Order: sequence, then structure tokens, then C-alpha cells
Amino acid sequence: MERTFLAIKPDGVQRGLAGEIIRRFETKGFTLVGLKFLKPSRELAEQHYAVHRQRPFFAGLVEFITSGPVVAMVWEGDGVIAAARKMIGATNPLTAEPGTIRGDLGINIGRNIIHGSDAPETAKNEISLWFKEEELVSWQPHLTPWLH
Ligand code: FUP
Repeated sequence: MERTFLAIKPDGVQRGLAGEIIRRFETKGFTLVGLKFLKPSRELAEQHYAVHRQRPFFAGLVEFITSGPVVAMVWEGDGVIAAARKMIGATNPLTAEPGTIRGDLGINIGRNIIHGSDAPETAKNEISLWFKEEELVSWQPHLTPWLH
């Protein structure tokens, strides 16, 4: 079953949006299989954003993501990687569509509330960067499949 890595960034946590964001993925029908609350180390942040190492915003991005606690999560479900990206919306909250998390809840590209893996390979890498295998729980909600 497909899995993705999502993280509610320090701005989302500070603004008290964690519950609202988790609710959206729960009610959509995806399954939470990993969850932790932590203040990321500089090393973890730099590894997570390694692809942006040469970009001018890299230092600020690492500074920001390590500035406070984040909610790190792994969600499971058919098509969850692409669907979560759609639910999150465009990188810049000002141009993100209404109805998306960033479109509904944010205004600043440097404070865009949530991260979501952008492809199967990055999802795999990010999940193993943030979680140990034994921290992930394989389970099925006790619902008939067509309810999801
Ligand atoms: P996304 O996949 O939508 O989270 O966006 P990117 O991977 O392109 O960017 C990662 C993070 O870098 C964004 F969440 C915010 C930050 N960023 C900036 O601060 N300025 C930019 O011009 C682009 C990205």
C-alpha cells in the first residue's frame, strides 16, 4: 500500500492548525501509520532539504524548520502521495487554490504550514529519514472497504 511523509511545520504547530490538518487527511479516508512530535535537529533538516542546498533560501529554510516542534507523519492509502500534494496545494500559499491547506490557511511561501513528499522515491527516502521501521504501525480501519 502506498505511503507518504507529511510534516506540519513549526508555523502550523504554533498557529494551532495540527488538528485541522490531521482531520483533513482522516476524513479524506487515508490511514495514519506513523506520528511523532519533535523539534528537528539541524542535521535532520539539512538532510530533508538536501535537494535545495544550493538555493538562496536554504539557510532560512533550515533555520525555520528547526525553530520549533513539527508533527511528522506517515499516511497510507491508494494514491496518497499525489492526493496529499493536491490537498496541500501550491508551494506559495497566495497562489494555492482555495480548498487546499495552503490556499485556505496561509499567505507566506516561507511559512507554508506543511510539507508533503512529491513522488514515490522521495516518499520512501523521507519516511526512512524521519521514522524507524518499528515506529510505523500497519493496521486497517474496521470499516467495509467501500466506505473509504
Ligand atoms: P513544496 O514541495 O511545495 O513544499 O516546495 P519545494 O520543495 O519547492 O520547497 C520547499 C520549501 O522551500 C517550501 F516549502 C518553502 C521553501 N521555499 C522558499 O522559501 N522559497 C522559494 O522560493 C521556494 C521554496
